[in-house]
Amino acid sequence: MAHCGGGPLLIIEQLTGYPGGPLRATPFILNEGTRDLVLRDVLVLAGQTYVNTGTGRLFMENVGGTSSRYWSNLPNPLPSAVPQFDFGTQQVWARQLNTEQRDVNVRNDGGDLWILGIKNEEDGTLVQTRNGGRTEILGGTAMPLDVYDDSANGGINGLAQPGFEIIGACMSIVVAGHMGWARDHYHILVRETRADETRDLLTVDAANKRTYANSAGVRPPVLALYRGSILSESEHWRRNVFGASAPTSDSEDEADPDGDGIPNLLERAFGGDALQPQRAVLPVQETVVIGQDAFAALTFTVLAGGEVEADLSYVARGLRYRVEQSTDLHNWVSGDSVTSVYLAPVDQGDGTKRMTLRSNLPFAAQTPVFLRLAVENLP
Ligand SMILES: [Ca+2]
Ligand SMILES: [Ca+2]
Repeated sequence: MAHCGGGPLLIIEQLTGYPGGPLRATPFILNEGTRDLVLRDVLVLAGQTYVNTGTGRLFMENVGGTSSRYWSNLPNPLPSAVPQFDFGTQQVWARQLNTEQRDVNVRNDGGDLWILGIKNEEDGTLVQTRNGGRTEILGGTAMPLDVYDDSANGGINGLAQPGFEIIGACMSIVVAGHMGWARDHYHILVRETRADETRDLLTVDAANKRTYANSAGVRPPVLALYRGSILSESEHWRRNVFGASAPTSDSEDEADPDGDGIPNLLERAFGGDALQPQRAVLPVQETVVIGQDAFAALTFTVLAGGEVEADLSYVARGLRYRVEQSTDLHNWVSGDSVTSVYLAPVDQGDGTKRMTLRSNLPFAAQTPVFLRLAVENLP
């Protein structure tokens, strides 16, 4: 345990541990300190190797760890999955990192992780980066030995685990598939989740494959370079529609490349197609009748994933939708003093919802009422 305040560099080297038994549920190295830490020539067998909750930097060279999950013949299995190396938010530089287990091997949870050379065994995800973390992997060999599904026995389904996982984070990966003795490989090579959308790069779809087969007759994949980086909602949409996240004259928010009068920002907001002219996605003016009174109303499409806020605006996927009312086309007001939710958002099953807001002013008041929908791109 490295539990220290500030101070000089702490170096731990030529250390081997075999926690085994109940101690497997306890991190072999728990770093809660603020000092920089060096681990050199360290090997941990059958236990969780490293957990960080501190703020110091970590330098690792020639470090290996194997977990207990696949030592199924040992007593006291871990109560739940824990990463073999759990770096938290710290900065980590690692050279020659070896990790072997059936759950996540290395987790970067909001930190900066740089790896020169990594190798694994078993079928756990090799590196998972999440919560805005940044990981760069320069070279390595992925050897998911013995990929199998033992979920029926209360274990994990190795076939469902991605080799690398990016969850709202950045990761750059250069690795090769296994070479010789492993019998199978990750079916999902990279899984990337942005907002609520998850995409998989399947091993069979990986562009680069070794030209020779391993002992199982499989040509394992090579990730020449995979780069997953955080995109804003608008960048994400722009990339999906126009192929690049950076705005061009056709893809900027105000542009209207299909000439249907609906700028790209509103195409995105209403679930429209920015490349196909189609005006049916626009809000619809309606009259709703409640008892003896009739009111002006707007029915419109919003992206799913949000709810109506206290100010009656609707926020989802980096957008705010707000119905505004005016009686003179000069002053515009929103909120529950002037409007009401008439139909709460109803899921359309296509990634959008449809909702209706009405004016609070009945036609009987004989005051002109104008409604408009403002759509704002949130930072
Ligand atoms: Ca358009
Ligand atoms: Ca269109």
